[in-house]
Amino acid sequence: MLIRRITCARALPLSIPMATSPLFSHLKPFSPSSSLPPRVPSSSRSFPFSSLASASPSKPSSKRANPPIAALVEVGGVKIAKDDVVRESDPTNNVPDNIFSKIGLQLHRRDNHPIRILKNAIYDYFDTSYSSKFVKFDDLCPIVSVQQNFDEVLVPADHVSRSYNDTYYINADTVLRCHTSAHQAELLRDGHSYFLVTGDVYRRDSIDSTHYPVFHQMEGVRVFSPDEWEGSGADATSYAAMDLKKCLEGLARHLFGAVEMRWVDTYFPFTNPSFELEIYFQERWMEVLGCGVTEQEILSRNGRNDCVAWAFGLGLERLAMVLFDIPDIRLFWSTDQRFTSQFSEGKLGVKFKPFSKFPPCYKDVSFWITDSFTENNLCEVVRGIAGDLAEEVKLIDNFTNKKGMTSHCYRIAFRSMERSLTDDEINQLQWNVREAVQNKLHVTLR
Ligand code: FA5
Ligand code: MG
Repeated sequence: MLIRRITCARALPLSIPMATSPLFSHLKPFSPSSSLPPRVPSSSRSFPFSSLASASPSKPSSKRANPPIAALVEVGGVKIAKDDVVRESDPTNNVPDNIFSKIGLQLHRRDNHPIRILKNAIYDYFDTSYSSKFVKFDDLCPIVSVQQNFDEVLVPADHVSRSYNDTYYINADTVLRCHTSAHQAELLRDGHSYFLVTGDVYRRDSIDSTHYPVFHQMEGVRVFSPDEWEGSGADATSYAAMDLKKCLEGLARHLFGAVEMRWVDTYFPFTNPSFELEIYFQERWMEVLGCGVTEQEILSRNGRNDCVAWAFGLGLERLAMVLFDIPDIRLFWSTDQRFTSQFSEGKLGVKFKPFSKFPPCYKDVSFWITDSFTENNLCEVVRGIAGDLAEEVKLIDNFTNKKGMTSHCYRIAFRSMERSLTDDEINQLQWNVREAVQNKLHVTLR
């Protein structure tokens, strides 16, 4: 019931000025996002040898890695109970506790949080460059219909991003939005021609320093009427594409000054042409946003037949990592005062000073996979047990034997951003991971 009420809630603009291997690596499954070679091939990322990277540990004493979870949260004035979102016995639901615990936290609205500081800096850019024409939304409920999240932005019925492997489903018709593009169509229907939507988005994804299952995006949409491009000498699509790139390059200059970046052609179902912007950070290219010229069908379905539009979706954590020199995406969730005290409103140039340098601890787990095994499912299991102590999950060995059985070996890096982990604690986590991998994923441990 509650869900129905939430998803029907209409988008209201805020009265005061005040987010790869992606969905949309989803959108081009299993192909690299870039036609250009990375500066450092991912295969060359090295893992230091650790004597702790061992086979089956003996079962140590129990300890919880995840904090307790509130039973009720409030988003945009709407109360959401845990039972509305997490239903273990329902096969159409795949939302775990640790994801529910992030709903309503809205880092983009938290005082002095780097995501909010960044959001406000982007608002400043748009207010200045477009005479405050962009209407801002930052409190739209993240629980949306499948129709909003996928159908209305033309994601094909058989697209991989719709799978239970990639998206958190509350039931067969309702999801935790996996991108802020879920709100595009409704806002266009409401007559908005310039808008920004900031919100938390949710994806089943890999585990590493630039991927997290909950992150923040900012969507931007600008609609042009014919008088704006007619007379420019360019056709509508080229005009919008040029304007889009100019706008986002200006934004990058506003935020970073000089930074090494490049445009990469890509594919999204809702834009054509489509691009991604990558920034060189921590010795590799990091994808920070997707964008393009809106598919005409989206405009015509929503009452904008004669218009052309551009749209973008920024990954706010990734941009904030570059802006503040934050090395790991998990840090954004830290409430450790040594993290939170380093940032304050309006201060963009401040570089994050690491307050702990505890070494990671590596543990390997090997098993024979089944046909239904996926890496995202493994990552869900690992996060469910280790929470934010899981820093990276990486396939380090993969072979098929003569009987046709395939073995995978994953190396899990455990590390706390805030404290030193004990051997006991890590052994317990690894033990629990091994048990859960076997019981939940039905693989055979080696
Ligand atoms: C999208 O989500 C599109 N909706 C963006 C878009 C909007 C394109 C409008 C065109 C028009 P993508 O899946 O690439 O695209 O995600 C956008 C950005 O979100 C990425 O560039 C990246 O910065 C960030 N991102 C994606 N997955 C994660 C993740 N697991 N953790 C942190 N950031 C992520
Ligand atoms: Mg992408």
